[in-house]
Amino acid sequence: MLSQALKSLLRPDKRVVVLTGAGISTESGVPTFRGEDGLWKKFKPEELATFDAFISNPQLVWEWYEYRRKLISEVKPNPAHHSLVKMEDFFEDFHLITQNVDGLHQKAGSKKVIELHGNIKRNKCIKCGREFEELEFSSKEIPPKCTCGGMLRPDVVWFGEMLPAQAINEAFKVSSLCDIFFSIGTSAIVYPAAHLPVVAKQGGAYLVEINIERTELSNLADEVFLGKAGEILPEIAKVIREA
Ligand code: BJW
Ligand code: ZN
Repeated sequence: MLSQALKSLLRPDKRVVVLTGAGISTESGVPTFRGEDGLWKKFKPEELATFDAFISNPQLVWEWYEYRRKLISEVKPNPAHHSLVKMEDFFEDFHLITQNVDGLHQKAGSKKVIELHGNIKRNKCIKCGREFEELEFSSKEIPPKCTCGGMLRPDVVWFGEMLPAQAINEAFKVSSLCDIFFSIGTSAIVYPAAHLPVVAKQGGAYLVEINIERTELSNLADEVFLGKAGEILPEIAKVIREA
């Protein structure tokens, strides 16, 4: 199933970067954002995941996140997440970058994860920026308020907002320097994350895509696996084990 070219690159001394998107968590039961059974079929992500949307309807946006938090707290990592833990152990220079806010990579045991779009478990005050862990506040207000009076919001990155500087800078750096770049379960349409595989390719990396359907990125990729991440990644992990 794997090409000879890819097999010969799967050596511990190769520099590997993985970018994951919502598609890696669907097999755990977390819906994606776009597509047929997308999470936001009723709302376009660009309409709901913005600061303006939060300010005009804080209750709706807060409850939407509460619904997703509950869903995420009840699901488990799947074989795709577990295979990436094995890859982290195998490659000496390995970087896992995720657009996901669900924390499932960490739950699977990945030690170092670059989170580009924040984490749904955390909240922060819109006024003073203070961070709050999910269970830290007992306020009955929706959304709850900070001690300074500001509203709390989920600590995720909405459209029009900057990504955490350290995370995106590191992501671009390691992508530009890697030998193999895996783009897994992402529609590759949201920037700047969508630019990472392009930068990797420009830097000479072998670009591998794993997705159940072709994306914007497919034409640029050296190898496209059309299938479920939870089935393809264990195959790759198996090849590594046997290497
Ligand atoms: C499987 C599978 C299985 C299913 N196995 N695969 C015009 C042109 C270009 C850029 C812009 C523009 N206008 C605005 C922008 C910038 C904007 C942007 O990119 N917009 C595009 C939509 C055009 N970006 C931003 O605003 C970013 N910030 C920024 O650029 O700052 C600078 C700036 C400042 C001020 C003004 C302008 C710019 C921020 C982006 C933040 C994205 N946030 C979200 C929400 C996070 C919080 C939350 O979770 O609620 O992040 S949106 C949503 O999309 C989420 C995701 O991380 C992100 C990416 O989605 P992803 O992961 O790819 O999911 P899907 O659903 O799209 O795809 C799933 C894939 O899986 C599919 O392909 C399936 O086929 C596949 N799949 N099952 C393998 N089993
Ligand atoms: Zn505050």
